[in-house]
Amino acid sequence: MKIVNAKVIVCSPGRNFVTIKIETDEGIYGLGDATLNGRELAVATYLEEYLIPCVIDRDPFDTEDIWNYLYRGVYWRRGAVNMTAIGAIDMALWDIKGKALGVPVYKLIGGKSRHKLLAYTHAQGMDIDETIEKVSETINKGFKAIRVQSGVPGIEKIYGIAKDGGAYEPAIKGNKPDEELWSTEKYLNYLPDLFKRVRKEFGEDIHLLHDAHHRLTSIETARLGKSLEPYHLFWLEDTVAAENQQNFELIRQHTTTPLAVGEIFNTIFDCQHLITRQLIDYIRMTIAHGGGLTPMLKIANLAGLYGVRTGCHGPSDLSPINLGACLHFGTAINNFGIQEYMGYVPETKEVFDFKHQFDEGHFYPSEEPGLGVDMDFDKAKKYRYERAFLPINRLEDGTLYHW
Ligand code: KDG
Ligand code: MG
Repeated sequence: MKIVNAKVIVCSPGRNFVTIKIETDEGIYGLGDATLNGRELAVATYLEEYLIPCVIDRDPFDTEDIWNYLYRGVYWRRGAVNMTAIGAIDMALWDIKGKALGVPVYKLIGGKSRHKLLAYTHAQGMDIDETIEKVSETINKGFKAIRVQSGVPGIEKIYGIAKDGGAYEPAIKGNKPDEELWSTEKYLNYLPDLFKRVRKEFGEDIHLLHDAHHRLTSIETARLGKSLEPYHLFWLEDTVAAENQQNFELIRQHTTTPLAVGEIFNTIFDCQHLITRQLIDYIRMTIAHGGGLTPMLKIANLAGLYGVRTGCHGPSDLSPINLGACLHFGTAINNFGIQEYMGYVPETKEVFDFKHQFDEGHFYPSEEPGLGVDMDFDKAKKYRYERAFLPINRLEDGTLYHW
């Protein structure tokens, strides 16, 4: 089998998505998600100009060699744009392999390690009362694990909270990023009360998660982790700026709240210290941004040796193709922890045909050959790309901060 053509589809059914379609001489095609929120066209151009020419005429079954060719062939290595592009190609190749052999991808990468996958979704409100209402609605939908975020008094716009109470979408269309303001003190003083209320209202049976979105220092995380210990979080996510893996050593000495990190990582070299020193409990790298299934399987294997489980990033700003790949990955590996699932708006569902089943807070992987996600290319044409930026964040005195 030979790759004869590949194209990049940029569309915006509800939000911007970049997809690669790789075609073979046997008429089988594979799909890969190449969406990097806020920098979509950088990946699309990179694929078209540099990576697609390198895979034409290659045998799509040679995923290990093709991955190494693209990774080492760059010379400069790593980086979100590069690794997302490589990840999309790798994902599409596994889709082709599954379709060519008539099996779901999980059967090619380890088989079935479990029959259902625990998923978490988001519940958020402008204040504690509204958040409690949203958590209650989410529990009624059958979710067993919920990421809880709340507005903080005195901070006008905050990560994770949509002002109109609808779905949260941080990327805003326009010429420049939107600006938000942040106060760590206001946040730290408020957050324990939120989780105290949530536990009081809903008891211990529901898994609770929280995302600090990289805004704390190590010592502030230690304080937060300690203050949340009575509420037994499933995980506390992305507390510190994650470029510095040493940050976690101090945190780990002070709190037993489980830690998750990794949605902005793109290679094993971003987390090998965190894993091998057992400084985290969950690795959140996802298939698209982590360079595809080929490296992510190796990362999961390393993590498994050190008791670290997976919790793949799966927001609605990655396409259903990435979620499909995450579900095959999560089905096959031994150390699956949980899968993020925000759901998709109707326009996204109109374009992407997602064949995996969801029921009572769990995913059931599709038996469809390949990744189990197809795309309607004609419908995609209806939804034109428009540039959107993720926000930036400033402290109250104007200092540029982490978003
Ligand atoms: O595009 C940025 C989002 O993917 C990110 O803000 C979502 O932190 C996130 C999460 O945990 O889903
Ligand atoms: Mg996050």
